[in-house]
Amino acid sequence: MQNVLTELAQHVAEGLRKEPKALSSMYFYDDAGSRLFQQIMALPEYYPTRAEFAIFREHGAALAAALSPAAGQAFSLVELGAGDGAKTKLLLRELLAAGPDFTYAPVDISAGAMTGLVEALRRELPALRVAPVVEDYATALTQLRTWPGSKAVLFLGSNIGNFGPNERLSFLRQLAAPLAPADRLLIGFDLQKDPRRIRAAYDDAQGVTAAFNLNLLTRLNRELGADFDLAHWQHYTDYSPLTGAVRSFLVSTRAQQVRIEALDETINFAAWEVIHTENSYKFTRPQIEALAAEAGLRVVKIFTDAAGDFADVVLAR
Ligand code: AVJ
Repeated sequence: MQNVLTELAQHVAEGLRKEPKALSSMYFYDDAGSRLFQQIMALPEYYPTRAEFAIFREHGAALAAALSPAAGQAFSLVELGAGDGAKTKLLLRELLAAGPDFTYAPVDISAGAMTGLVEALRRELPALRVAPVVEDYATALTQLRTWPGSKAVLFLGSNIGNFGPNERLSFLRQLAAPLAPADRLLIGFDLQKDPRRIRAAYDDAQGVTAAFNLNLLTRLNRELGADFDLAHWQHYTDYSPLTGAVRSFLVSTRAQQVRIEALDETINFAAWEVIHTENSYKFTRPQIEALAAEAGLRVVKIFTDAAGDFADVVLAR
């Protein structure tokens, strides 16, 4: 073994030194975590996926038209955090039917999820050109700059909600920077609504979301030789209608020490101390408009579902 820390080890070392302790939700998505997220999307309480699906079903043709360049021009549909691409398939069908010359470039950090997606697309849409990118967003974004032709960049599923206000703005600016005037961004925002519905979406009755959060500790046990005892950790989440943030935590249910072999460190947790593992921000329309303006983007069109739960926003420079 070399004594160079992996990116995950470095992140954990920094995150568990913070006060309060924090880890990034980006590390939820190992192969087990990606599978758990698939289960979350099917939960009765987890409305965002179905709401966005409804938007794609009802407004698929209009969405495709808003994203496509002028007839006859080649373009790429880049999707950040593609997952299983279920919603995107609706859009891909529209685009294939309209016949423009295009390539679908899904970007995902889970190799397992990507393999599943690419295989499903080969089967279901054999005519589609697919150029998969297994990278984190930041790396994929640098590659975006060299991508030929015009592009539409998709960032769906309210993934934008994972960023805090500052990161959100700098991420959007990063997305905006390589865009030519004809390029488009499509971003999915979960909208503020009944706070009880929002909270329930992140603390489901079957405990799938709890398993998803706790899987992060299983990952650290496996990949960093840690010895988190899952019997003494629990999932906790709250929603504040003031900030629009759902925050998720792993709670240490007793005073305990955790050994992390890869860091050659032992971490102390007090009884009821938490690790903050995720933010899932919910937005209002005025907030979305202000954010776009701050990032130097123009709102081209806003698509919502009939219930007004979710918004897919088309943006341009
Ligand atoms: C994939 C980031 C959109 O924040 O709603 C689901 C992840 N976390 N349940 C979200 C998640 C807990 C999800 N995103």
